[in-house]
Amino acid sequence: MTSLDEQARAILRKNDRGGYTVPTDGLYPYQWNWDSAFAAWGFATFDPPRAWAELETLMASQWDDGMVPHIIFHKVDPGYFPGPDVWATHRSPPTSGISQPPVAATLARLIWEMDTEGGHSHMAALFPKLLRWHRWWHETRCTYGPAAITHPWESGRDNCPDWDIGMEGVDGSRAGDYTRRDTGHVDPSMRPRKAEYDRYIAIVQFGVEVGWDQARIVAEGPFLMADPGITFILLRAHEDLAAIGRALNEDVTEIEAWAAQLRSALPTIWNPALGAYDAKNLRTGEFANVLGSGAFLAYLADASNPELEAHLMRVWDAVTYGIPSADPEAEVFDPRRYWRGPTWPVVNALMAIGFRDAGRHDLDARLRRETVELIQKNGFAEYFDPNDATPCGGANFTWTAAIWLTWAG
Ligand code: 9YW
Repeated sequence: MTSLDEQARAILRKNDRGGYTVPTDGLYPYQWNWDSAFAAWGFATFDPPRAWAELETLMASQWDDGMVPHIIFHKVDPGYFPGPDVWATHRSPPTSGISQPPVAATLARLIWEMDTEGGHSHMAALFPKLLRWHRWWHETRCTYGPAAITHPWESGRDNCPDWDIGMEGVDGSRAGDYTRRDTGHVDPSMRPRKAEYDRYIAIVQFGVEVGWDQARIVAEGPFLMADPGITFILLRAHEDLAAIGRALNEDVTEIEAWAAQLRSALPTIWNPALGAYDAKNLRTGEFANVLGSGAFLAYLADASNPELEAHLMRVWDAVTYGIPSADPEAEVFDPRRYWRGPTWPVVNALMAIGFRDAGRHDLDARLRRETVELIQKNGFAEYFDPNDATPCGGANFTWTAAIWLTWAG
């Protein structure tokens, strides 16, 4: 075992708060939805029971309508804003009121492959919960065809340029006074700007005002955009959930229908002017005209094509390390500001699953080599500058450690 393997395991153990894992100590003191699924995948390499426990804790906070929230506030920590009082969802334990990329079924399937016998009862117990969550996505968020998000945070790619046109329509002045906590933990130049934050908070306040009525949020909320990233993640996850269901001798007709319907909606997020999949403001029908990493998740759902691949190679060749979260040739590109340019090892790992399944071992090998170099040079950072490998955001990050153990290392 190399010392990086040891470090990665130690990070997972250190960020383990008992049944759930925080993304990183300090900056993110709670359980985040997709981070947790990656943590479980990482744990599966050395402690399968702990991997299942992570997913079970996550799904235990599922709402009655099937939604699985993006944050679960197990123990209140004043070091994070916006906390449970701002979200005011009145759940126990408190949670946020939006969801996050549904990677859980895809990663649960991989975990089950690593722990076939021991994992059977866990998988059987998780299946109906995952099914209800996917049904929630289908019924609540896919009413326009592709997967829609009601808050940029729901995408997991918080401040990526994809959401700029949707954010323009949000009135941030109603956010009032508040103290951010993120900029006290990490360099403010790597975090979203204040104007963006005001709007994030204003969207949360709308949710509170309508009592987190998801139908009203979709119909009347200040922000509604189609997210190519979640669309591909969900499509892939539907297919993985159907495979899990078949292995458990469950009826998967409903899941197959969701997948078919979502796949048939893909042409509606193909922007011919851009020559790529693109985010779309569902209030206006307008495309974002932004090439982002969400588009390249098409590989995960077996939905890429030569035109998209030409873009992928262009943006990838324009940097040195990994696939950037925004187009380096676009004016908005900012190589250290969060989702506006940096490369994210966790997103690289997701894309690599797609590359591998598409038989693109050349792309997988290159991405893996570059991600390994980042981690070897500068540790298990949250994300990196794709030009010079500067580590950015939080250190000793759970999902970076997890993808080291499962894929990169
Ligand atoms: C925030 C925990 C989360 C991730 C998101 C990422 C960031 C939280 O951190 O959001 O307060 O900015 O954008 O994808 O789940 O790692």
